[in-house]
Amino acid sequence: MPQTHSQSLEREIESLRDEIRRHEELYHVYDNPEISDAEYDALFARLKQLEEEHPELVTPDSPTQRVGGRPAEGFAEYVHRRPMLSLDNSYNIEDLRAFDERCRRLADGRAFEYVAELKIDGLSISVHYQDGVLVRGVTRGDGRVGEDVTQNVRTIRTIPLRLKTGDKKIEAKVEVRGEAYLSRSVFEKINAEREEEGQARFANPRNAAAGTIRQLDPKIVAARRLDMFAYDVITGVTKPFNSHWDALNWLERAGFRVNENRALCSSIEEVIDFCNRMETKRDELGYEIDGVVVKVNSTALQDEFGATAKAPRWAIAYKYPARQATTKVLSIVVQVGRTGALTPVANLEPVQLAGTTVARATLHNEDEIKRLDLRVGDYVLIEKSGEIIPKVLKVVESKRTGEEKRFRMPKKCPVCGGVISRPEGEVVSRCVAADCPAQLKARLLHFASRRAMRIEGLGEALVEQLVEKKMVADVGDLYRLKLEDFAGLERMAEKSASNLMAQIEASKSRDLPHLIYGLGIRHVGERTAGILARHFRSLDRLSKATVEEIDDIHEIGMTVAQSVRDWFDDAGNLYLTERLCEAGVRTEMEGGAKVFEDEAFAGKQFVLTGKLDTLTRDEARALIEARGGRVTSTVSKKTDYIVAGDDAGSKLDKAQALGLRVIDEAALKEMLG
Ligand code: 0OX
Repeated sequence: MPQTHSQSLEREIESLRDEIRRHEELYHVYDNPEISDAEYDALFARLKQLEEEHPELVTPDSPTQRVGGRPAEGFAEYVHRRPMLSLDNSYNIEDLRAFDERCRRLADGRAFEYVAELKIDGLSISVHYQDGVLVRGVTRGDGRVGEDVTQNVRTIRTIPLRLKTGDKKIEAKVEVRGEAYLSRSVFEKINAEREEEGQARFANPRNAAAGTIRQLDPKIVAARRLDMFAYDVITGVTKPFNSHWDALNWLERAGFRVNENRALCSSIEEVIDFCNRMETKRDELGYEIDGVVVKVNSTALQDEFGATAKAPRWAIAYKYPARQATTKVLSIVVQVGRTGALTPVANLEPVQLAGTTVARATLHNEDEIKRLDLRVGDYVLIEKSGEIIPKVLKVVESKRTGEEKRFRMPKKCPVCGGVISRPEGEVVSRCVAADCPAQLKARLLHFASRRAMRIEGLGEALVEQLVEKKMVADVGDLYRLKLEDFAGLERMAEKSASNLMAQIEASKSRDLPHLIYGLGIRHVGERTAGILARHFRSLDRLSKATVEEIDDIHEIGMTVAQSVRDWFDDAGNLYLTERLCEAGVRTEMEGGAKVFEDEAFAGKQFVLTGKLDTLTRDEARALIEARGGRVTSTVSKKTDYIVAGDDAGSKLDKAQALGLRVIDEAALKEMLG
């Protein structure tokens, strides 16, 4: 007898399928997803669960009945000789341990190892060689049928056109699989170009890579510099390798790029350790990863374990927390910074993102809101990477109801009601009121921050009270505060007041670079502050320098020079510097006026990479700069020394490729004497 189902269940299943199909099309055909991978996975998992509970409702056209995406038009279809399977996902350590238990059960007492490697966030491709010569390149497509993108694959420099004849005799037909990806820097460049041409930005490097490999014009592909990390070798009949580890090493010898971050692990604990180490390294890599792939090393065991229709049983992906999510914009507020800059900020319906709850995202400025066509009430795709404040990538237009409200930048400062100016050609609007309390609060917080004068205990709550009660009108007033002034303030016990007084006192002996940075002059960041301090040696000399004198300094341009001059031309600021001197704040560089330059360092460019043993990177930078050297973040032919610590990544590779001088911390210390 046919079973009856509530109509609402059938409706839910059908609408889930429709939604999943729509997202698959957006992802695979248009390279323009509206939701994050994790959100897609959740929809898919829900559908799978419902279908498992009600197998009679499974239809052959359900998205669960297929391995992956579907090929688009424009390229010839190619049926993979062996399906390109995907990976089962795990989102926590317990899942990894459960995978390990399954594997151990299948191995039935035999010892085995795992290989842990990075999960590159790109798109899988397959490259075919006949007698060592590249003959075909195919996208993964839906896992069974892909697209023939041979011409495009030929433009990828990290894919050899001819295999290096190695030590190992391997069959005439060889297939290599790998992940094609775009580095972050190339991705940024492509997006900048697209923006200039009025095209929509790609949401992330993976979409940009997918859009690139499916370009019909190989010249465009060549210009975009795709790369590939190889991760698998497949041959016709024989098993050329006993282990995955051997296969990876062969790939490297054959001329492929294989990711250097890989580990042979004898237990799941070692795998977990690798996953954790790589998560902390994630932001330093020049490309995006979304997790770690764990594979049983022995090819004999891999064969024995076999695969389900979708994924092998001998491998699993350990996914890092998603960095993109969709959520709703509840309101847009405007914040006033220390230079008066107005920054619109979106208040969001809180979402979990990269392991934290996110409730706000910066919108940068008015033009950015226009570019996004963002309205209050919109659903947006947001991204959080590293320590950076989350940003809005795009509006999910399909979720618009018509109730959304356009946003207008206020005509007056939202805090003090002061006049707002937005000079021609600039994107930032500023409150120009000299006495705007929001600006003063932000200036005080910046002055007291760790990277400036480091006055611990001078946090937001206290600054708020000092400004509201008009106890300070500029940062110089901090040095006039007395213990008894704090008596009437909220949450200020006597002990914390005396601690704070001690902190303020101690800040007087902070050095000149930190003081200049702490003044909050527009365009003067930490690096520029250091350069100015080392050049002029005192605040007094800097305050008297002409625009030309400042502009003449190597590495300092006209914008900075003019901004510094403007700052000291302001009577209030000049008065402030005098009062700082009188208060006993150190306004001279240590060692007086003479510029100390060491021949080994003067004019030399250094790049720091990896973790040093005893020095922090900031300390190493300060020591090098104090001797006249320069520290840059990108490796180029102009780099004189690369100082490499533990886990040095792609910068070290690049330095070695360029044949640059690589030294370790001990050698740097020797140079420093
Ligand atoms: C990656 C990646 C993808 C082979 C067996 C199932 C998946 N994105 O970096 N796939 C695989 O392995 C295949 N390895 C990887 N490293």
